[in-house]
Amino acid sequence: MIKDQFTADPTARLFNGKIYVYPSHDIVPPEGEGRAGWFNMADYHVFSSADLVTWEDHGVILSQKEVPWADKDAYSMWAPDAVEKNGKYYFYFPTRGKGAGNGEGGFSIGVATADKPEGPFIPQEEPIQGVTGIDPNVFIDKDGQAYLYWSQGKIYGARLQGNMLSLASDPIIFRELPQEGHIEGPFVFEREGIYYLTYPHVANKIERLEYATGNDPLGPFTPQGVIMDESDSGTWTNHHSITEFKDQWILFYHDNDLSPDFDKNRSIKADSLFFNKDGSIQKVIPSLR
Ligand code: FUB
Repeated sequence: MIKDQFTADPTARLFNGKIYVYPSHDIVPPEGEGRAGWFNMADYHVFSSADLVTWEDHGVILSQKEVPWADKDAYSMWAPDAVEKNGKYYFYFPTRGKGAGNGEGGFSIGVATADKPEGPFIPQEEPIQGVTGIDPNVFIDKDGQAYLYWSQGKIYGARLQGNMLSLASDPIIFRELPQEGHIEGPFVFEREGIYYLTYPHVANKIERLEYATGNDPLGPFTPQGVIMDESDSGTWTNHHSITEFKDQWILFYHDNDLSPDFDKNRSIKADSLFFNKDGSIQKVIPSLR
């Protein structure tokens, strides 16, 4: 889909009749910067398409240097999300705060706002209070209530205030999801009254995409099965989003087919996704290898 730069963790959203994809931007940083051999991301681009064939790169919408609370040298602008509410666009991103160091952990989740899906996005002065972790995902239910999900070893969720900038309830942990094997990257959507909580999970050695269903955005959820098996390209991660475009549900995900020797330089892909009559999801087999 995008071949002039490495992209990962794609969140696809339908805004104004077009698909906007907000991915992470994998890079190899200048010598002596970032963390060698690890994920390195300094900024975010957004891409849009009216037909899923021709894509426009709108350029950098937010960089680590612009976030007041961030460690500006951490190269840790990991998996983001973006939603629209009342004509305003909210971009959620995890990164390390000042003094968090360059090891594991130390992530908070920030919000940047814009009047258009392609920005410019203006970051808030502080990250969301009461949240530590990565992989933010926001779901807005039919009644307008918004929920924030994220991961930190386990998957968490909470209601958001109407301002979309702070929590309105204490976080809960979804303990009904698999407790064995790493789990992260929540993505929640609703279809025909069923709430789907989907997530990458290491059931074997590397991540595959799985899902659970429930009757409420905060669960409880029942694990149902696998959406996509582990990648043949060997990347340890997968990270996805699911959206409907022109009456077709689509799974956006990533692998490292374009960087077979280094699995921290990933590329996003998309494939059609189909439901059975009972709402279960048919397994998606990547069409491009
Ligand atoms: O892109 C960095 C991390 O890798 C994401 O936060 C995870 O979901 C995994 O894709």
